[in-house]
Amino acid sequence: MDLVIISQKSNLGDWAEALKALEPGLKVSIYPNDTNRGEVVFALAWHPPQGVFSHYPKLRCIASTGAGVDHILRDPDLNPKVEVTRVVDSRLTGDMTSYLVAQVMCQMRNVSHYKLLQTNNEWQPKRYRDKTKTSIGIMGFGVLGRDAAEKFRHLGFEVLGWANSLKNIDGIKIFVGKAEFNDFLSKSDILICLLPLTSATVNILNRETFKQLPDGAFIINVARGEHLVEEDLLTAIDKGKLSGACLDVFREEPLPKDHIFWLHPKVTITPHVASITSPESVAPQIIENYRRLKEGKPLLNVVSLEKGY
Ligand code: NDP
Ligand code: OXD
Repeated sequence: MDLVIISQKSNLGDWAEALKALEPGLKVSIYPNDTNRGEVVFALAWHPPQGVFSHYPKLRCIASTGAGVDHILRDPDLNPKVEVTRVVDSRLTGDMTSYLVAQVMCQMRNVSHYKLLQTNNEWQPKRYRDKTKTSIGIMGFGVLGRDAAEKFRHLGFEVLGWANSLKNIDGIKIFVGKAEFNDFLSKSDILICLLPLTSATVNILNRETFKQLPDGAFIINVARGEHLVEEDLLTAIDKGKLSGACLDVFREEPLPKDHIFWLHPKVTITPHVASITSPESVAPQIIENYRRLKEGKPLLNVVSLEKGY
């Protein structure tokens, strides 16, 4: 029962080491230099090439090295009998919340504005925003959305969530489904996207969505680049409907050098680093699932192929 790592990332040696430290007998190989494809039952994957899994006839589980699985599910040749799992990890969750708190506080306290003034030695105080009068709307109220929401609430913000199904959380109003989307948007001064990328959520950050927000709303997209219609964002910022955006994910990554976002004064860019999976922290749950597979037990953090997350 071998394991293969199929990933575009560069830290594959760290993964192999972390897995073997927990399961010394495990044979770990790295695609495309693996020669034992007939023996592989478990694949650890990040942006695998399409069709690659058909080379592994005994494959039974594909584990995403991240929280998202869109990069795996987009493969049209995926065998529906192979289970797909994702990462649920307290370090990943905490790091996402820290990133969001940092970006929201920069926006509240005009950090980019002062950075710009500093280049001209300009002293120009500007009133900062009042937390108690700012509401944060979180699209996607799953593992990451919920943690961020609770921390923002403790900081004194009003927090709203939007999800597919209702949740009862003290002090946080949850809006459900398409029917309540516009109501949710109309109350969100800062809109954070933490949705999985699915056929229902692709291009959801678009002109119609922006129209429903309060004037001057700010967008933070840490989910996937394909959630955002880039031209609609630029138009909404340039017309003054939105005050700006912070983007961590892009339709094309790395963001092309000549992309207009780079030079836009109201767009903050980070290179898909809001929260980075730590192999050391996540290896135990991968090995736990590897053992469960071996023992015929149900796997943890399995995603629904039907729902797409
Ligand atoms: P979860 O699966 O735990 O949560 C997804 C949430 O989205 C759920 O609340 C779900 O609703 C809701 N949802 C899904 N589809 C819809 C829809 N059509 N309408 C309304 N709500 C919907 O995911 P995580 O919180 O773990 O992760 C979210 C995403 O964050 C990942 O998929 C990934 O793309 C991104 N990510 C980005 C990182 C980065 O560094 N930039 C790092 C890690 C993750 P319900 O609860 O009702 O099912
Ligand atoms: C993830 C990511 O899905 O890093 O974990 O984007």
